Amino acid sequence: QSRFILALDFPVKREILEELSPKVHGLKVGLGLTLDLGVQGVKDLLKGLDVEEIVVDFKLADIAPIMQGIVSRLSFADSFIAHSVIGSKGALLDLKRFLDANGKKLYLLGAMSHEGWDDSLNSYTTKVILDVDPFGIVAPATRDKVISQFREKFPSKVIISPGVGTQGAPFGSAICNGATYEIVGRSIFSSGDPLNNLKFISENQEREVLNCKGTKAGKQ
Ligand code: BMP
Repeated sequence: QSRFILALDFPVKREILEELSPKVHGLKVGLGLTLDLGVQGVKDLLKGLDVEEIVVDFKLADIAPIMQGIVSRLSFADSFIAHSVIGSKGALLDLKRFLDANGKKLYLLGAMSHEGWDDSLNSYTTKVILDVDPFGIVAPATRDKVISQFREKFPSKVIISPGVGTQGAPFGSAICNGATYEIVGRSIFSSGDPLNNLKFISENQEREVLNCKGTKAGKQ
């Protein structure tokens, strides 16, 4: 069972995606890909692929009715990512209710992977996550401690983690710190043969996770 979610931020050939998708847990659809292909183009690209979850990642951050309008137009998605910093009332609580009613899942950003994210925001995002009770959390592979903190605070939530590979974190490290899945994009697509790249990084991830077995996160 794969512990990767493949980030699709730019167009990929359907044949390549047919090969990759059975080997990952899910696909994460970026706004860039959607702007390139249009919603119908994305639907056509993903139709019938052998994958457990399609996550739409537009990092929603608006008032509830606007976000509800956006997710309603994207019925092919199983789940959506939204920013936590926008807060609960009038925004995320309503979005969560709306998604629940439509059988869709919500992930909230706990913290981001880039250098400029200010970790002093995390106590606020944690409070919002407690209020809204989303299905899952996005937490950065690039800062071990931050994932561990979210895992400790939310033992049963799915944590998806960007930052492995191109952004510098070793494959498997986020899982070792408590993530459920690692998100990977450019390390698959930016060089050589995507299928081979996925094979190589999956082996690296497995090795790292075996190494960290015995730690709390590794036992998950
Ligand atoms: P890559 O493996 O190419 O660095 O891609 C990471 C993916 O995770 C991108 O789709 C990006 O939008 C997303 N992401 C991130 O890099 N950092 C975050 O904090 C949150 C994200 O969703």
